[in-house]
This record gives sequence, C-alpha cells and structure tokens, in this order.
Amino acid sequence: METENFLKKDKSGVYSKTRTFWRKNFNNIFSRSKIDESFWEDLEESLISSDINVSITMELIDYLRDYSLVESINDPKMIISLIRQKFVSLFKSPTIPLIDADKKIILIIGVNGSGKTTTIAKLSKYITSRGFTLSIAAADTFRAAAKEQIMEWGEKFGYDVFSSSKSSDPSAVVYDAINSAKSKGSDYLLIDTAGRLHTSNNLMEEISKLYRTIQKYSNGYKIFPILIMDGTVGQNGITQAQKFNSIIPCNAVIMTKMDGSSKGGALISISNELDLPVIFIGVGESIDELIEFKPEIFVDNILPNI
Ligand SMILES: Nc1nc2c(ncn2[C@@H]2O[C@H](COP(=O)(O)OP(=O)(O)OP(=O)(O)O)[C@@H](O)[C@H]2O)c(=O)[nH]1
Ligand SMILES: [Mg+2]
Repeated sequence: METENFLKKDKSGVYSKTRTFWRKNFNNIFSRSKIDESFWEDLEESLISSDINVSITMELIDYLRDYSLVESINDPKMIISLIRQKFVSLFKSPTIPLIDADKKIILIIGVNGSGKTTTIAKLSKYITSRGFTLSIAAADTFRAAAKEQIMEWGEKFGYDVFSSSKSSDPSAVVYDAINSAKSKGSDYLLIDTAGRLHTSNNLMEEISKLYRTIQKYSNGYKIFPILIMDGTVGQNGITQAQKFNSIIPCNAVIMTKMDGSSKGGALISISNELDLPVIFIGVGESIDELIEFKPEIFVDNILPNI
C-alpha cells in the first residue's frame, strides 16, 4: 500500500493495461519525423480516444501548437515533456490530508456497485496500519447483505463495526454511530452508505439528510466525504459525479477497478472537471489493493518513453 510498494508493484503492472493502451496509441505519433497537420489531428484523436475530454484536449492542442510555433519545434518528441507537465497540472491537489491530527468522519458515497464497501475495508486497513483507531458505521440499511459484508470484514480484521437492527433510517444509524465512536475515542469513523443513482430524487434526498445529520452532530470530528467512482465507467461517470458533489461537497475521489480499465485519461478529466483530487485508486478486490494516487507517477507511466 505504500508508495514504494506501489512503485515496485507498478513495474509488474498496476498501470500496465493503461500503459500498453497509451503507448500503442501514442508511440507511433511521437516517433514521427516532423510536426505537421496530420500529427496534430492524430494527437487530438488519440487523446480523445484515451478518455481525455474534448475541452481539455482542445485546450492542450492549442497550447502545444502555439508553443511549437513560437519555439520553432518540429520534432514530436520535444513536446512530450510539455504534455507531461500539463497533465500533472490538470490534477487537483488535496487541500486537506486524509490523515493528520484531526479526527475525521469519512463519508463514503457513490452509485451502486462502484466499490464503496470494499474501499471502506481497504481504507480501514490503511488507517489502522498507521496507528489510528477507527469505527465503521454500516449505514447501508437498504440491503441486509451490505451490513453482513461489512461485518465480515470487521470480524476478519478486527474493526469495530456499528450497525443497528432497529433502524432502517441511515441518519439514525449514523447519529448513534457518531456517539458510539466518540465514546470509544475512535480517531476515525467511516460511514458506508447505500449505492444510489444520481437521478433518484428520493435517495439523493436521503443522502442529503444524512449529510445534514453528520454536520449537526459531528461532535468534534471533521467531515471528509469521499466519492467512489468506478474506473471502468470512466468519463461517462462525470454527470453522476457532479450531481453527488453538488449535494455533498466532497473532499476527494477514489477511483476503483483501475485494474480493469485501460484508458486512464478519465482520471485526468474527472479530477479536473470536478475540481477534486484523486487520492487513491483501487486495483483489485482484496484488502491490500488500494494505492495512493500520485499524478506524476501515473503520468510518467502512461506517456511514451521515447
Ligand atoms: N477488480 C476490482 N474489483 C473491485 C474493486 N473494488 C471493488 N471491486 C468489486 O466490485 C464489486 C462491488 O463492490 P462493493 O464494494 O460491494 O460496491 P458498493 O459500491 O459497496 O456496492 P453497493 O453497496 O451495492 O452500491 C465487488 O465485486 C468488489 O469486489 C477494485 O478496485 N478492483
Ligand atoms: Mg456497499
């Protein structure tokens, strides 16, 4: 889970799918002998097909065109480093760290099946392995299986899971969970919520109410909402993400299932469009398969190495 492990692991493949896709897509373009009109057209097409959105692509191409004109650059390889800088700058940086001296309530939200419950288990390990104590609130009262899923992880890894057999109102569960976490002195409270579609008004109202409850009774905890997004959905998830973020202003995004996604450009587009940092990526189903996301490392891994 550490950055060093990630670097080691990456050699064997965290970004290998994405890298293979990007290099296949871009190597041919950047190994050309000159910059001409077809170079710009092919570059534009390849960026868009790699899930970089149209407005970012257009802006980037304009910038690169101007730069190569002014600096009289005619070798495609010479602009790779500019793209690198630009890509890295498009990622938003975290304003508040997930882990610091402040106790936090981490509210996990997102659409159905995006990986919320699995990510809670992974984050729990990440946080406790750094010496912090935590409680988990099983506030997905929609599905009985969700509670069981999180209780199983809790039992297996010794996390304190708070759930309620009485209440089907997630706000009530969370209210009790905050008090319980507070009385136990937990440093973190992670809240699992039911998946929902951004178009479901009732369920969006329910999560909004849950958020208001947390704000009202946060009891000394800082609130750190995280949006969980499925990496295989890529850029198509942007509209739903915007809706979630408008109802609950999030601190960060975690992109899951990056092991099954090859385009990768969506990470750049989403971070930029939502104005949110991507702080972790999920790269598998097991508890260790969560990686701190570092834009520089990601970008270095996908751009051609010519
Ligand atoms: N390959 C892969 N699978 C993942 C990853 N994260 C989650 N999954 C799988 O995605 C599926 C859904 O994960 P959950 O954690 O249950 O998703 P959820 O968002 O809690 O789902 P709901 O509560 O139903 O909305 C499960 O089969 C997970 O094992 C990941 O990073 N990589
Ligand atoms: Mg779940």
